[in-house]
Amino acid sequence: MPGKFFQKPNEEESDRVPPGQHLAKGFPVLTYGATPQVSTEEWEFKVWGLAKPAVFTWSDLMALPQHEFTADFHCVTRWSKLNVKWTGIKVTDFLSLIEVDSQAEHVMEHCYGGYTTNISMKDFVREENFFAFKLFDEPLATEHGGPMRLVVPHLYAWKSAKWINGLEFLGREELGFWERNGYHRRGEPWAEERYSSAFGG
Ligand SMILES: Nc1nc2c(c(=O)[nH]1)N[C@H]1C(S)=C(S)[C@@H](COP(=O)(O)O)O[C@H]1N2
Ligand SMILES: [Mo]
Repeated sequence: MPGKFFQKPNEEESDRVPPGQHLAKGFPVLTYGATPQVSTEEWEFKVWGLAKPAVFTWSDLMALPQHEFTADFHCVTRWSKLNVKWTGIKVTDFLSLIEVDSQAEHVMEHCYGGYTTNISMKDFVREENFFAFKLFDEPLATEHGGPMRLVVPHLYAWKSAKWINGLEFLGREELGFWERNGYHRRGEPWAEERYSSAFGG
């Protein structure tokens, strides 16, 4: 019998589990601090820094093309969940609404509740990244980041900001919440970029 909290991957899926990761049962919730409660009516999304400042509402986002995405999800605390089904809006479609300076090399993701995480422009503008508002065909539950979160499938999940409410475009790298507290700047799971070497990782 498999353990209570972890599942054994089948053969086809085992090569999708990065080194040092185990498959979680269910979909764990991982939040630092309090869970913000934000309705779609009050939800706002801001863009600033090396971009023309702009504010978007829920309906502005909903007017963009919506897609279904199936992606694997890897938390640095060593659980992974394969085949997570989301509905959302591609980052690249959202970017067509805004004017980003050519000098912008990095992005700080900002959230209701104050969480931040940094990502390079190169990692951010990938075609497979999206803003999610449904999880397995249901409105995204508050504890999983509802009403809207970012999902960046190719990096550890701490880059997938829940309750996202803004993007700050930057000319040079600044560190977000976990990155200032010892997590890796980039966080690529296949390279096990878990912790920053300055913290002994
Ligand atoms: N705003 C915010 N986003 C966040 C976090 C958080 O604490 N606050 N935790 C991160 C971490 S460490 C992980 S593993 C995933 C967990 O997402 P889940 O709770 O939907 O599983 O969200 C990420 N996004
Ligand atoms: Mo995490």
